Amino acid sequence: MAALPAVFPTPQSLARSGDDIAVTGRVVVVTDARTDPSAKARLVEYLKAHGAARVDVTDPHRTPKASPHRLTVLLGPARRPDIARTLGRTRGPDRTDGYAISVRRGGHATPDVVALAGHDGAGQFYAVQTLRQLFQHAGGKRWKVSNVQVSDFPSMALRGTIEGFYGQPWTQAERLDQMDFYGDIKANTYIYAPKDDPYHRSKWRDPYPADKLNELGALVGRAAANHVRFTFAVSPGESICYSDPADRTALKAKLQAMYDLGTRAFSVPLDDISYTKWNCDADLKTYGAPGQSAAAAAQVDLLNDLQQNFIATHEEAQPLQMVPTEYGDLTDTAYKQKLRASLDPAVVVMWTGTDVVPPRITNAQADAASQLFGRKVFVWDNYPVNDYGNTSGRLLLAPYDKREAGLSDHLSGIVANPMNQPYASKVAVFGAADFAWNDRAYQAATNWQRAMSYLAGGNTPATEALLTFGDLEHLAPTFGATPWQTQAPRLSARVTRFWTSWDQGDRENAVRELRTYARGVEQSAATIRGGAVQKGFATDAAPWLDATRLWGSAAVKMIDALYARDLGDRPGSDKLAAESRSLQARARAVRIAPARNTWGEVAPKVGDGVLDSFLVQADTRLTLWDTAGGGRNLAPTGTASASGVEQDLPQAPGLD
Ligand code: 14T
Repeated sequence: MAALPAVFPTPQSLARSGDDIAVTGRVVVVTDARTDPSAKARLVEYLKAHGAARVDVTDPHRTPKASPHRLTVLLGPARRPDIARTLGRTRGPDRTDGYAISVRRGGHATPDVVALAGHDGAGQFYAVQTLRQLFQHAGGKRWKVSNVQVSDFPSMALRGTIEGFYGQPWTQAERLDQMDFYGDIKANTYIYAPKDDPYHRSKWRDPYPADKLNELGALVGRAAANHVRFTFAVSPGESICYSDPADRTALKAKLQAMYDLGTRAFSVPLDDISYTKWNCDADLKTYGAPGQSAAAAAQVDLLNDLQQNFIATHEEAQPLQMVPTEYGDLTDTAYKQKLRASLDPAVVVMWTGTDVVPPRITNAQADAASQLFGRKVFVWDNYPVNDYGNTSGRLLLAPYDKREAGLSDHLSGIVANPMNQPYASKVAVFGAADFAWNDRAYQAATNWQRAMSYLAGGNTPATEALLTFGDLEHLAPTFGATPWQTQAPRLSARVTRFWTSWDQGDRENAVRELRTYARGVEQSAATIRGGAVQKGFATDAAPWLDATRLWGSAAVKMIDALYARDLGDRPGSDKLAAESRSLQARARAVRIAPARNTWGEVAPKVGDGVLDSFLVQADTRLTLWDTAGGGRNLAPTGTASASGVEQDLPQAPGLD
C-alpha cells in the first residue's frame, strides 16, 4: 500500500484504512443548508483541479445521482445522518474547528464515498483543506484519493499572524494573498497592527478615509472566506488621555467603523509607549503621579470599559485582546500586579516570550507568564520579523523552531509577527501554524521541507533551490549579540567536510562535492525565478537572489582555482582566483533598494560568516601555497576558521 500522504498542519490522527479510491470524471457532492459555503466552493474547485470534469451538487433528500461509477463526497456537520453513517467508528470531532474524514470503498452497486464532517463551519473548511492534500497522481491525467480516516482539531484556539512590524506595511494585494494562505494552513487569526499605518497609531483618533475603509472591508471579506478572523488593532497609547470621555468615544467610534465592515475581533496594543509620563493633566488628577502602577490602573479602566461597554454589547464580538506595556519579561512588577488584579478576566493578554525576540519559549516560561497575567497568555511571536537593527540586510528563512512541545497547555494561541516581505514570511508562518495546530507532533526540519515544497507548488527542483537559498538566509538574530538560529548549517557542514577531505589529500572528491553544491547555490536564483515558486517570493527576495547568484559563482571559481593550483596550473589558478574576487566585489555591491525595511539602503546578507569565510580561507591558502606546502591547513590545530568574518570587512590582510 502507498505511503501515508503528508498533510500539514499535522493532523492529530490520520491512519490508512484501505486501498485508495479513484477520482471519477463525474463526482457527486452532497450538501445541505448547514454546509459551509466557502468549504463547498473550495471542495468543488479542488475536485475540478484533480480529475473531476464535472461536479454535481445535490442534497441528501433529493434522489441521489449516486451511481457506483461516481465518487460521492458528503460535506457538512458531523451529525448529518448520511455523514454520521459514513463516519462509522471514525471519531467525530467534538471540538471547535474540529473535523473528521472517512473514506469508504464502495462495492458493485455502491459508489466510493468520502465523508467530510465538521464540528462547525471552520471544521468543514479544514476537512476540505486536508482533502486537498490527499489527492495523489494515478497515472496520466488521473487522480486518486488516499484511503484514510482522519480525526483532527487544533491544540491552540488562536493561530496565525500579527502584522505588527515597523516599516512599510503590506499592500492590499499582498494581504489578500495572505488570507488565502492562512486558509490553506488552517490559521484562523490575522491581527491588523502595522506600526506605520498612521490611522493605527499616531492618528488613531481619525477615521479611515473612504478608500482605506473599502480596502479593509475587502480584506475582512477575504479573511472570512478563509475562516480567518480579521482582528482590528488600534494603538492609542502615544497620545491618549485615559480619563477623557471624548477619547473613549473616539476609540469606540474607531472600533465601530470596523464592526460595521464585518470585523468581530479587536485588539488594543499598548506596547512601545512610555508609562512614566501622562499625555494630559486630567490623568495626573485621576490616577496620581505617573508610574507603573498608575499606568496599569489607567489602562485597566480603558480596557474594562471597552470589554464591558463595547465588546459585550456587540453581537458575535470576540473577547478584547491587549498587549501590555511590559510584554517581554517574566518579572513580577507593580504594573503586572495591577493588571492581574483588576483587568476583566475576559480580556486576552499578549506576551512575546522573553527578551522581545526570544531564543526559545519553554513550558515553564509560558506557565510563569500565565501566572503573572492571571490568565493563559496569547503569544506574539517576534519571528520572522526583520524590523530591528540586528536583522539589517536579512531575510529570515529558517524554520519555526525552539518552541517547546506542550505549550498548548499554557497558551491560548500563537501569532507570528512577520517580515516586511509577506511571501518570504510564509516559510516561518507555515511552521508557526503547524506548531499551533499540533505542537506535540511538530518537527522543525520536516516542516521546513514542506514549507518550501508548498511555496514551490510541489515542484522538486524548485523545492531544492528554496532549501539551498533558505540555508543561506538561516541566521535568526536576537536583540542581543547571540543569534538564536545559526547561519547556513547545510553549507557550513559541507565546507567543513571539504577541508577535511582536502587536508587528507582526497582533493578530487572534495572538489567534486563542494563544487556541485556551489553550482546549486549559483543556480538556485534562476530556479526560484523560473516559474514554479510563487512569484511574490522571487519579488520579495530579488536583491538576495541577485547576490546569491554572484556569491555562488564566486565560490565555484574559487574551488576551480584551488583545483587548478593543485594540478600545477599556476596561471590558470591565478586567473580563476581573480575572477572569483571580482564576482565577490560585485556581490558586495548589490543593494536592497527601494527598502521596505527600516534599515536604509544596505547590502543583502547571504550565508555571511560561512560562504565569505570559505572564500577568505581558500584565498589565504592560495596566497601561502608554497610556504605552507600545497594549500594545507595553516592552523596547527587544524581548525582554522573565520566564522566571525563579516562580509563588509575588507579582505584579510596580505591578499593582494
Ligand atoms: F508589542 C510587542 F509585542 C512587540 O513586539 N512590539 C514591537 C514590534 O512592533 C516589533 O516589530 C518588534 C520587533 O522589533 O518588537 C517590538 O518593538 C521594539 C521592541 C524593542 F524592545 C522596538 C524596539 C525595541 F527596542
